[in-house]
Amino acid sequence: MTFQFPDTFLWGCATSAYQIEGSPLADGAGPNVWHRFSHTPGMTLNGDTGDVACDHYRRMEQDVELMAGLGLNAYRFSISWARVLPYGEGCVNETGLDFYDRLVDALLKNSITPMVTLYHWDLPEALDNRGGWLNRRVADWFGEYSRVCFRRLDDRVRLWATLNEPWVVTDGGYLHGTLAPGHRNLFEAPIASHNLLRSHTRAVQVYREVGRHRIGIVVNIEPKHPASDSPEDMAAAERAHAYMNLQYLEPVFHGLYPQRLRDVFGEAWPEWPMEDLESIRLPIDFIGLNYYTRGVVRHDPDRYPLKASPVRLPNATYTETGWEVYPQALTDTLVWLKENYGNPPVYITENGAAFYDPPTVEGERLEDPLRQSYLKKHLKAAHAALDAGVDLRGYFVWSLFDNFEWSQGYSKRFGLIHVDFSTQKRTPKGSADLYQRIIESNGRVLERI
Ligand code: IFM
Repeated sequence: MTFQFPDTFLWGCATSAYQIEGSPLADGAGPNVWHRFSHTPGMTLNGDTGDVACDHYRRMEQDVELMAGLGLNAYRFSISWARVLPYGEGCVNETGLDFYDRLVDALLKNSITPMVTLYHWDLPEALDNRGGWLNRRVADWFGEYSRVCFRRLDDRVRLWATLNEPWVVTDGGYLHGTLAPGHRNLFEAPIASHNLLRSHTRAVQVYREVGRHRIGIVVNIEPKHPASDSPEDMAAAERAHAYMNLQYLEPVFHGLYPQRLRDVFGEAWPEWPMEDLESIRLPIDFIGLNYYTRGVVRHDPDRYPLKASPVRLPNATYTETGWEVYPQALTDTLVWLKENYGNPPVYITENGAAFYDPPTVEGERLEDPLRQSYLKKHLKAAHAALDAGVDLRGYFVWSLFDNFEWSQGYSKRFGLIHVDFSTQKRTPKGSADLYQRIIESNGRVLERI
């Protein structure tokens, strides 16, 4: 078996602003919904917040050196909307924008290609106070913000993603309330989803006016497998698939929502204007795929609103977030994207795992065999998709650092680099060495390990 990846393949790591930067209100930044949510008692584990996180806002230059040391040739990060536009629209905070400008320069100086995500969940609080993703005007606000970012950075940034995981924004933020802004409302979830899509479209339209490179959307896909071949379980898997995997890609690529979403949302599913759907179907340049696991589901009439529950299998391996390690579904998903959406260029924009890491011992390497095994298996699965003709252009490990895992606080460590959150000491784990070797050999070393 050979594991040669294309010469132009991007080997990266991914992060997001609120999860690593810290200093969320520094230098004129406005508060965002995650600042408010994490400072609301009971919303995050141990009351953890992103106030300090990995202190990346103040350690950016050294962090880029760490990336260069790993041999990365790409880095995916997100821009904090409220750093750039403290009120979400209107007056631009040049100091906030300067931070990203310097980051891009530092990356390029180290031959690291930046991929920039415009929205990774940190809506400016000022906009949330005006309805946020529930207000149709959000598409214009997002368009304006995107234009500011494109104008400043597109001369050096060649890869842009509009949204990260819109499904998580609505499922966690508007349906179940586990993520900011913490709403629990069946009627709101489809509206938030639709406005996320309209905003994505608006940003792509603006990009076609002022940008010169490539723009796409990042979705999280989790193939849904029925727990049995009973018609009920099979129907449950179909509903879960429509809800999680088709809800965003179908409108973007085919200009329609899957019919099954009506079964899921019932009377809460609105009739959308045809013009909206026609405009959402706007060509993009790539799909960003975040892949972690598959979902095995069974019919469950008590589970709201999907009537489908996840099933835990007795002989499977699970990560610390309770996700089954199932690399075959990465290959399957990539092939499915190719077959359903016209073989678009794809980047695996996130893949990785949280596992318990033994505490660091001074002078000794921090070993993380489970993460290493996860990465090897998933890279082999990615390569199988290349063999099947998928136009796969890059792979980004989630994540560069252990960081703020949203409502789980700092309890879940996904990093290649361990962070001691009391001292900010960074210690590369065994998986960082492994990834470096994989990058150095452009994948070939996978044949031997
Ligand atoms: O940490 C998150 C990230 O923000 C979005 N994708 C999944 C990761 C792990 O849960």
